[in-house]
Amino acid sequence: MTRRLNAAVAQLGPIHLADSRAAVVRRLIALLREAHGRGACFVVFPELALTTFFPRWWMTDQAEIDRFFEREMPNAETRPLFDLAEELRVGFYLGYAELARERGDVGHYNTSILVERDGRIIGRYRKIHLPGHAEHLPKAPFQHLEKRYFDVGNEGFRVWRAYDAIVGMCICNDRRWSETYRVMGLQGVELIALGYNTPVENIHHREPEHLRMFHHLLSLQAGAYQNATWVLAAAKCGAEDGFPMIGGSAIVAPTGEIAARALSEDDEVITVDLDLDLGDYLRRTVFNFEKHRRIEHYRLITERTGIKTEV
Ligand code: CDV
Repeated sequence: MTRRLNAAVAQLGPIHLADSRAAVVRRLIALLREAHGRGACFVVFPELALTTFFPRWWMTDQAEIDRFFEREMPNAETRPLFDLAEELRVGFYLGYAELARERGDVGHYNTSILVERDGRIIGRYRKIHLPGHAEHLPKAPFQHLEKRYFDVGNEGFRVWRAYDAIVGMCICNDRRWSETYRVMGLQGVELIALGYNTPVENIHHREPEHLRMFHHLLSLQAGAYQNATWVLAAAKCGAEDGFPMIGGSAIVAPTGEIAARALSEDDEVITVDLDLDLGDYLRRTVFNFEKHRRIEHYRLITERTGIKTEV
């Protein structure tokens, strides 16, 4: 008998600077209810799902920056979402900015969590591939200050047993890096959940707008196929305070095919009844890692970060 998981991606439309956490959580609750109504027992919400995408704003006052961070999870504002998830027996992935006090240090992370159907947090991922810049770019139309506001994630790419599957997490820019998927692929991942906030405009280099969606889907589809895993990707999209971000939330099958895709740039739920065994034939054949990988030729991947041509 095949293992199945009815899963949803809950895309969010814009969250503006003036929007309160409570208002956002009401939207998340409405999306969770809709997903449950369609039979889903796992929902993927976006990256930094509780606030606007604040790295677009230059800030120097740490207290002002810290307003966007959560000191505990759940907290008073997000508690209703956890309570509803437990009541409806729906698990979820949620992205948010985490302020962590650990061993006397303060860390700022772009974080996601996995919540089981009983409302317990069972997994945490801290974003590793932080994009953007740390310095102020006054000539740019907006900033992308993830390298200023966040520390690099310090917990690796892990997988968890959840929802009767082997589940991994990553966040936004991580999806563009083949290493992200392969490290989880080597742990037998069957489903990767990810959230993203992708501006329509590339502030570092002028490029045709359609390429943003193409590269987004290309990355998801290649990562899914080459590691025989489902990929569930949730956007926060539309224009936040006038700054547009792409939609295109998608559920991608282990074959690399798009099984469902959001059509709007607003709050929207898409669902697929996942066949968790669909990737098995790929893992046995073309992507049988044990049989075909040649790690003796992959040394540079972990020893060298940037390009160095020696010929
Ligand atoms: N939030 C992100 O990580 N955004 C990046 C942008 C900067 C390219 C992304 O990969 O979509």
